[in-house]
Amino acid sequence: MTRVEANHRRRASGARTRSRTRVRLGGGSRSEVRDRLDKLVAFARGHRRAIILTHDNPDPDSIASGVALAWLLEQMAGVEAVVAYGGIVGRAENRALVKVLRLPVVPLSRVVFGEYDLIAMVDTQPEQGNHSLPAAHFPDVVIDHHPERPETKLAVVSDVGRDTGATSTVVTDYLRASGLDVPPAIATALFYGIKSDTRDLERETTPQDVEAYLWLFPKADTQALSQIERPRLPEDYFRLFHKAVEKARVHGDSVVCDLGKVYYPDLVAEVADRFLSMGDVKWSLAVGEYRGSLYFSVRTRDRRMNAGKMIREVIEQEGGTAGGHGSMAGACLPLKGIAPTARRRMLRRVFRCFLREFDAEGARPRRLV
Ligand SMILES: [Mn+2]
Repeated sequence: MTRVEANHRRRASGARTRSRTRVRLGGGSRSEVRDRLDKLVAFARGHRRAIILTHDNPDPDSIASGVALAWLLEQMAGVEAVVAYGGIVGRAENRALVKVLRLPVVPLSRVVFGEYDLIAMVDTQPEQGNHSLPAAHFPDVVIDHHPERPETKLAVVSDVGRDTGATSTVVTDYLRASGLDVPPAIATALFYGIKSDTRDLERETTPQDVEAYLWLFPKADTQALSQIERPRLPEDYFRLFHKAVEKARVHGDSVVCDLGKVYYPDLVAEVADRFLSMGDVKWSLAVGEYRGSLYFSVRTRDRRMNAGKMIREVIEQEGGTAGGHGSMAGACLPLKGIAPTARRRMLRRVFRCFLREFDAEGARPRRLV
């Protein structure tokens, strides 16, 4: 499809989806997206090599938006781009995503920052604290669906806080506006990025996410998708879930679970997700230790509450970093220099704070098994 054809098609579909009140599909009109893409490409053209940073222990949304942005910059601005992450790709589905689609992502430890003249960040922001950008650097480009942090305004090009369910949706809008023919691997990654971040279009989903999802689906490799969604799981995974069930404490309609050491950090989020699906549970909190840091995940069904704001209030006063949105949030707290007894005290204090926030402070805890 040529650019002109693509434009025609875009205009035609835009006319169909536009209602009389001209609903702004979360991210603004097609021409607004086109303007943002033009600005990004014009800026990137003056550069040779780009590094695109995901958040640490990247999830499918950050991996997909990183890889898609890299492809877009290469295609439209002739910039050589690499996607790098701090931490590890831990979750079996995420490892399968990278492997099955052969996505070009590398650990940050293999990257020399001096070799790049453009730095981009996806699915996180400089102040978010959940990424490994060295303090001496600041990103030129930031694309993220989380609420905008003040410092992000200092980036040359930023597209943040659009309130979509996934960063992949924002990047998909760029691809749509570009008129380029998107390769199956990129389309599949973005599709899975939206699918997993919105939990099948159920969590924090906007009409814009649905539109991007439907646009990507016919371009996606469904066989690859199936291999990603149902990966082989290591024995450790089952051992950890056994432990999670033993360690869970139910306080009224809240579940709290201290997993101890975990073999990859995003397992904490997986456990918190799982417990939220139990019975009448409205709040779920899981914590696990990985390489000298505590990882926290909070999930809620209570739409009036803001898990992101809550976790920031609790964890930042302990010296950690936190982020997230209404129904899901995470935090990281480095344990360096804290003695085991002080550690236990701190964890008790944090649990008490959360239980107060969950309105479950008085509830008698009970075990699951
Ligand atoms: Mn995301």
